[in-house]
Amino acid sequence: MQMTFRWYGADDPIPLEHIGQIPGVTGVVSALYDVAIGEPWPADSLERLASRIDAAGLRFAVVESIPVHEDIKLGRPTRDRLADNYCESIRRMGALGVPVLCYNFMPIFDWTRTDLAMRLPDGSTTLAYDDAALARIDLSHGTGDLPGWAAAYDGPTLQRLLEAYKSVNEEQLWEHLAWFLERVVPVAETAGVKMAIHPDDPPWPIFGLPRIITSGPALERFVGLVDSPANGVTFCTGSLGADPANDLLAMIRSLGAHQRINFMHCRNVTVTGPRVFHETPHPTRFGDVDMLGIMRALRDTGFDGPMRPDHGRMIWGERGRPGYGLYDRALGATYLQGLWEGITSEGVNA
Ligand SMILES: [Mn+2]
Repeated sequence: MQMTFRWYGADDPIPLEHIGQIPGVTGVVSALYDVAIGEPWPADSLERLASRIDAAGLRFAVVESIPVHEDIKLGRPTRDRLADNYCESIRRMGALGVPVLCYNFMPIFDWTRTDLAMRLPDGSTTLAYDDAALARIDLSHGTGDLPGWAAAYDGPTLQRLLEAYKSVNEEQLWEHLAWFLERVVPVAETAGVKMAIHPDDPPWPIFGLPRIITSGPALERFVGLVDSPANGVTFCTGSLGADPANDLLAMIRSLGAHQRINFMHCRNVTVTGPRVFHETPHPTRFGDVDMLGIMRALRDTGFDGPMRPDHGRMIWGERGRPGYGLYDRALGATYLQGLWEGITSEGVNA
């Protein structure tokens, strides 16, 4: 297991040097944030990013993420050119020795919350989701009312996209995903890159849009679309854990038995109602995710890939990017390593 930490590049208020000071963190998870979606990533920008990470004494362990253009998810004719561009980006990260690519296949929206600063009893703030609150959000003027999506889409653009997805049901989205994987996975394999799809967060349809990477059966179907170690998953305990029907330990044992967990996101959540949850500190007792059980299941399946603490709360007065402050994620990184050290130590009978 390699402990890693997400870094948002030059615009991240957290300096790489601070990440390097977190005990045991050796890898950085990052991306290029100034490339238009669908364009190939420039080799020189990627090289600059990698050398900055190297200079801080860290390794560029995971690209998270290269966004998949909506036209690919919609199955539009432009997808051929877009998939070629995607393959080019994969070749370039592979040439630099970055071994894992995290991406997702969620229509229009990435991770979605209805409150980015819900106050917990200890005074910290955390990310929260309530399906009823989501249903009240008016998208007719664009994404301005959706927390964290202020300037993403104006009204007309968003309405056109939502309209386009009306003709894409779940099965068609699966077909479009299979088409994409058949083109990119062989390229990833040759480039020495393991792909790792991130589950949909939250793991159910939102705004009437299909979401398919949501459950154990869905992940099994996914890895069967293209049978290759380069076609794996980012196992995000917080995303999948938001649905109490998901048996996370069984899912890890099954996917891990075939070496298809290529990246771990560890985060805890508390589910307080049907499709209502908020994020909590990483340790097991603060939420509904059995983090110790997760680590044992990973150890038992021989997991040796990168892991990162996923979102953290805002604590100690920190102001930062929601979910991506330094302090709580650093506590998560050391906690996770403590669990790992305990269960992999000689003489411990777990
Ligand atoms: Mn995640």
